[in-house]
Amino acid sequence: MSSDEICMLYHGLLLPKETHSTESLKFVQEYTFKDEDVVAVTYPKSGTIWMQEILPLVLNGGDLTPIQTIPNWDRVPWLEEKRLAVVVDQLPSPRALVTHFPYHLMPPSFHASKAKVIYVMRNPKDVMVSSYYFHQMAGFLMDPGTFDEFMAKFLEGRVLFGKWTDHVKSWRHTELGDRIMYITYEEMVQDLPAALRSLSDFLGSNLSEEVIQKIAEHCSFKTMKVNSMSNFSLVPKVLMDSDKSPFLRKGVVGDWKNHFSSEQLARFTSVIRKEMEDESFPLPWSLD
Ligand code: PPS
Repeated sequence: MSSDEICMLYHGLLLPKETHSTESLKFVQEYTFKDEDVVAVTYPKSGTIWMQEILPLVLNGGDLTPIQTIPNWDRVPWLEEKRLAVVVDQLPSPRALVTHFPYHLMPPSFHASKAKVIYVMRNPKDVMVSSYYFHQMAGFLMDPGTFDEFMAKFLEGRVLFGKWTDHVKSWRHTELGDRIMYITYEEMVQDLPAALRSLSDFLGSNLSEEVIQKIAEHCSFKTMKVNSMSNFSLVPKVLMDSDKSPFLRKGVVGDWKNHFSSEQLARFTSVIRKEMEDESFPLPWSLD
């Protein structure tokens, strides 16, 4: 299949047709955000399904029912995807959503609301590695080609949702004030209970230490990997083939070191560094 058959272009961004349509993108623009909505924003492969596991539990005080009975894509739907229109009326309040949208594509009602945002960022080298394997297992995406070819596409932004640098920058320059919280995938890997405490404070959930520990256990990589409501095993193999690469693949920090040659590292770093040179926000990892 050609890339035109696999992807659509939306405001210059590539989106997979399997999960997005003209109707779903129109639906988002007409979607009415409520003040109590919570949306986790990620560039793809930065911790989206992890937030789909965490958010319902932080918002409901640790009741495991949603993560044990509802597939992740219906439990905390993607704002831009086709499923939102199907499940929107069944979402409990406060509603939790995820999106890969850059800031400027958020619908008008988002800006008019007080909905809270959690922006999850991940080291772009690990993002690229994760995405490379995802393209191998996802039958609805383009073949990634060689690792080197995929790196070129990633750096040029010829990948789903465009350039990593554009995405992170767009969400750093917002008018959201204290409506937005930034967290990194790396912080979550390093100390999930601490990340959950920050999320609980931000969302006003007031969770006890016992509940924090319970949520951390149920949102660990190991537990999610065997949760059929979260590991995409319900999806037909033709669309997601875990024999090629599981969706919950490694769940670690720094897997890029097993993939980048020194030349690739130099090239990658130089492009990202240049595009981030005017940015001053702290990164929990070196760009080198
Ligand atoms: S997607 O396709 O954009 O929705 O992908 P996304 O969920 O953002 O990212 C997938 C990567 O997140 C890892 N993941 C986790 N890591 C650690 N702990 C937990 N609980 C966890 N849940 C998901 C997943 O394994 C993918 O990373 P890689 O590096 O490929 O393992």
